[in-house]
Amino acid sequence: MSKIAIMGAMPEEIEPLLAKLENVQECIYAANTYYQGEYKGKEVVVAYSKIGKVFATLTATMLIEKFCCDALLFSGVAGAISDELQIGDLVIADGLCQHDLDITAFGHPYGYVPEGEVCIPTDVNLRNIAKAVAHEKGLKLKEGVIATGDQFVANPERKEWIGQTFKADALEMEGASVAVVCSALNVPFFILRAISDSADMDAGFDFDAFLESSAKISADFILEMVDRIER
Ligand code: 4EZ
Repeated sequence: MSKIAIMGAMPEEIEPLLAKLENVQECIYAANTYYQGEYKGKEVVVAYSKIGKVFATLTATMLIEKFCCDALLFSGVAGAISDELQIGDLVIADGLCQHDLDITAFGHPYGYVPEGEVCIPTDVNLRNIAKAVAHEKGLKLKEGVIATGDQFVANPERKEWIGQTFKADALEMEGASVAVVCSALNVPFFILRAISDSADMDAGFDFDAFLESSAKISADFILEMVDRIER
């Protein structure tokens, strides 16, 4: 019997999920609250990690090792790099990289450390489920690289650099951490984001204005996927 982890970074990113769970049991572990419950008869564990790579690594690890989840879905918001992405649009990662990882002084490419990989791919089966949901609901869904780093990007030059260096379409602060943990532990994972801003001068303002609405777009889509995952 499978158990699905659904993770966000901020309370706003998981609130629309919690609102639809049944038989919820709260449990505090490793200084974080985990919500164990059911969605349409399927067992899920929901948690927000707090912002950034370190907290996201901790939460993803706990969801797998402590709560025994055997798939992990991330739901949240992101800054757009691609100009095909507007506020509220959905993007799924085919791969994730760390844009702030830099040992280029030793001749390595950006985002690479020995025994790691620049871009970690997400589970193909989960991506296909997402495409089926998008098709059925008539929703636009972009697939591309998502770049992760411990920075809220609100700078057109930095955004451009990340886009060119990693061929990335969107950026955020947790996805690659989930990718590192799940690929190391052989757990299928999936990263979905709805755009909240364009990572440029207006990013802070747009983020505050669209966090809630975009987080809900992402969360609603994730629950459609949960409904379709074979147990
Ligand atoms: C991080 N998340 C933002 C957290 C911002 C403010 C209190 C997503 C995100 C993002 N990350 C949305 N837009 C972003 C941007 N422009 N740069 C980085 O995952 C917390």
